[in-house]
Amino acid sequence: MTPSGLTTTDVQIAIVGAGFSGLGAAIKLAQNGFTDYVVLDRGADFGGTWRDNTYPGAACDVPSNLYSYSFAPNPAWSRTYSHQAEIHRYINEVANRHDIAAHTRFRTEVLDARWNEEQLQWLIDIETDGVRTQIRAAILIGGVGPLCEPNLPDIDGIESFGGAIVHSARWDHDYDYAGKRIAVIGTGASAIQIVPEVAKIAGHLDVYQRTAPWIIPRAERPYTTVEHLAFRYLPGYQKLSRGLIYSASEAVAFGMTYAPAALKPVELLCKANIARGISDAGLRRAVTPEYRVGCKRILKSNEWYPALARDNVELVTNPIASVTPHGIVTADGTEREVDVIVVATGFHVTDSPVFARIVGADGRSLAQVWAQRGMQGYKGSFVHGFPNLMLLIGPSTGLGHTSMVYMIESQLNYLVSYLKTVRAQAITRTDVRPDAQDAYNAFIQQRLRRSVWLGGGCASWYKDAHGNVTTLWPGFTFDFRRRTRHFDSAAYDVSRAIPGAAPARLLPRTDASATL
Ligand code: N01
Repeated sequence: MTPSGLTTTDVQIAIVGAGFSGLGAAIKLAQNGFTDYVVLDRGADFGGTWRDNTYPGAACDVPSNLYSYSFAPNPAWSRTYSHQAEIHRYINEVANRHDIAAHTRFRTEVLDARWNEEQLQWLIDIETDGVRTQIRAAILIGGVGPLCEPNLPDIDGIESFGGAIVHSARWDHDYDYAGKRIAVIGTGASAIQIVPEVAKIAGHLDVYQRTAPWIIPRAERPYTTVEHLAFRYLPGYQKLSRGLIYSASEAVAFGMTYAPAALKPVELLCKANIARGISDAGLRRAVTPEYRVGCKRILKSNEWYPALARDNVELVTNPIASVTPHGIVTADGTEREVDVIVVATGFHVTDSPVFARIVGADGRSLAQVWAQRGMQGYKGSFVHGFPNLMLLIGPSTGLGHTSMVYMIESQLNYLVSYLKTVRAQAITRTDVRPDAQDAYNAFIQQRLRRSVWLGGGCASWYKDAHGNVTTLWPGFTFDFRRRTRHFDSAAYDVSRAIPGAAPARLLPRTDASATL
């Protein structure tokens, strides 16, 4: 029990999040003999963003043969780019194969995670089905993902709207959209998948575009029976397919990071996509971006432009001024009445509310530390002042060109190497040294100087409030893989247990009264 009466459970390692990163961490822990761990997730099953984003048309814009764990290839992918339900199913199948549910508490929200310097533990207050308890863990792994907290647009009068408001990541499946007047705000990766589907059933659809995205065609098709047989029975065939997709994608990383002008052919491809989908010259102009391709995420769709050209769809480029009880008013004074507003307005990435719940050694939260300096860390994994906390998909690990699962697996290598070091050397406390973190971030910002994300002339969620790009890994992903191969203890301040004090456990249990 805690002094405040909460039931306490002690574990070596607590993982927050049961999506691709948290689940991957659990599997790697189990495979490497770290069996005393718990996974905490507020949802009802595995999948993270692939469980939560159920909007019509939800699919991955990275081919499935690459957007999957390297250690769990799936020969049954139905098509080149999988839809949400299939990815969600895949993640749960992998979790079942490794029996991770036995270590997982679903419907469990982390309310507060606080480093305790005397106990050398994270004290994690959680709530499961309305019941508050506490977990004490020697090591905390954050696998919450950057795209988990919906960003609701702050538009004048939006709270007065009398109809339904639905965020793309919290789709309302009970609402009957058929025949309704629908507004979609946003033209990002989510909106371009939603609009073609919703347009098919809407009475009328207004699409509010603030910034036109660059969109290339998607080479999408079902896999043939022969391919399925080859994936299953021809050794190395699926791996080869994965390797080819990976290599082609890395070429884009070169242009984005070092030579934006080299991306010109991509722009031409996007313009051809516009020409193929839209015949009206005015509409073509309206959807042609005015910034460099790659500055925002390059999107993929064969259906977006034809959807905008439909008779029941209007693209609205006049800025939104306000929302009234009945509709949306644009800056030119026009009010368009609607029954439902779909906000496909993205996520709190650099200002996630989760950051306020993680409190480090000096009593400041990640939110407070990062509000001052921007989102910074070391190898996307550790943050000075937050001992024994490893973040997955932390600062400067995001990508605009290939599979995040590759980055996650690089971090999992680092995690395993870190834990093995901790176990072998009876380490009780690790904190990345401030000079190592500063040098790492100076290197990241130096790398970004010529990048399209800074010089491409756009605003994007890749940048934080200080205008710095703190979300993306600049460069080739194999470079990140190389840098995270081994835990480099020299970059850390470490404390060790007193000799002879149970080195195999990171900490002895102090209260085993509750079971997981
Ligand atoms: O969100 P976004 P998303 N008034 O932030 C607009 C991943 N993802 O959910 O561009 C009017 O990209 C905003 O306009 P602007 C992927 O990493 C992956 O679509 O800022 N408009 C923009 O158009 C992606 O990058 C898949 O001017 C407002 C849109 O809303 C990330 O998720 C699929 C506004 C937000 O776009 C986020 O994508 C889906 C306002 N007040 C998502 N506020 C895959 O296929 C915002 N906007 C893997």
